Amino acid sequence: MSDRRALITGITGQDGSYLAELLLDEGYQVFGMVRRASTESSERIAHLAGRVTLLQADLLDQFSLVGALEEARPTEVYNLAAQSFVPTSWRQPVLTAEFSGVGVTRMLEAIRMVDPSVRFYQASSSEMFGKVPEAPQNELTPFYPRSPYGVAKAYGHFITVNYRESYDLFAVSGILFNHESPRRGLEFVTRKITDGAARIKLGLADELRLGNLDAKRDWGFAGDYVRAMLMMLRHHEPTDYVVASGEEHSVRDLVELAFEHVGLDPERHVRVDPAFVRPTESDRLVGDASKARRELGWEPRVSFREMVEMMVDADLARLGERHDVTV
Ligand code: NAP
Ligand code: G4F
Repeated sequence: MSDRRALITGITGQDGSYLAELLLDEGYQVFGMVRRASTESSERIAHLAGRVTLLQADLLDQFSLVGALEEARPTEVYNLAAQSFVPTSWRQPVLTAEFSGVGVTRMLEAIRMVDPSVRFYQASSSEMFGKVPEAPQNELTPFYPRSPYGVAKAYGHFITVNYRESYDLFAVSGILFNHESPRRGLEFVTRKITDGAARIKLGLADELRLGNLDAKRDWGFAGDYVRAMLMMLRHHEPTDYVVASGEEHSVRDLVELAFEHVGLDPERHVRVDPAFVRPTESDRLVGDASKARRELGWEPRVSFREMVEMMVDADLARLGERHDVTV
């Protein structure tokens, strides 16, 4: 049996599912923290049933975290659980702060109590940069978050840095820029667009309503980004890293690429709906991952175009028809 044992919070999420696959491939014993729900939420990890051990706990409940650590006895903890959808953070700002901010402190306290030798990964976010003074952003760019989610993540980021410095924990933050996949939630813009393009192509819908088409993001493939998490915990020194592709694209670019892939004209189907425009926006997020490339040897493998096409094809397949798309 492997002496590498990992506990993943948020294992039922997009990143949790890819990270669990990667760690199993690397020979880890994988434990996943799940919160109680009245319906099953483990669709993304159904194919890993029997290979991962699920433990019930919640970032809102300190004792449950201690219990999960005592049961799993991990050598590494990946804290991916969060309220991760930015618009929801304006509707539920306090809950977002509890999950995505203070929840990090609860986990760090549980680690101090149960086993301070655990290596800890915190899922920080480019959303912390918000209103940016420079582009691209790196580890030294100041934070000016533009959403309650970004503010909560900035707290989670700095408490991780502080516990590393206060208690000498091996605690690191990955400042990850947007990363996507066919497992992305349907409410995020990439998936909303690829699902929308596929639906329109299949005659299941005629229109796609979006918010700000001018926002720019640095989009990568989730499978590439979870590799960086593992590399950070294997590195000899605990320090924080930006993980990004370094390429920026607007939401409009993404729409054009997805619709082009299915041979449709977006002008005929895409409408701007103010309901999806945010009170404040992070207009331009693009990352400089040269530290991760230099110190960890991390490189993304899937391009923006490949990722968008992969997502459109997966949505076409899921929606019931395989299209041999030629444009
Ligand atoms: P996701 O798909 O939304 O998954 C979030 C996970 O957190 C789910 O497993 C969810 O469980 C769990 N969770 C939420 N609240 C919880 C609680 N109170 N207790 C226990 N579990 C809870 O998010 P993701 O895209 O995989 O992102 C993973 C992490 O990276 C998040 O922290 C996110 O904020 C951060 N991040 C993501 C990106 C990105 O572009 N994807 C970029 C930077 C940072 P349920 O299944 O029960 O809802
Ligand atoms: O896909 P999004 O909702 O992602 P956002 O807000 O950048 O957050 C994601 O990435 C963060 C990393 O920077 C993570 F920390 C976070 O957990 C999450 O994974 O929106 C991307 C952009 C925004 O500028 C938004 O205003 O797309 C714009 N957008 C335009 N129309 C839309 C829509 N976003 C959504 N969700 N829905 C729309 O209809």
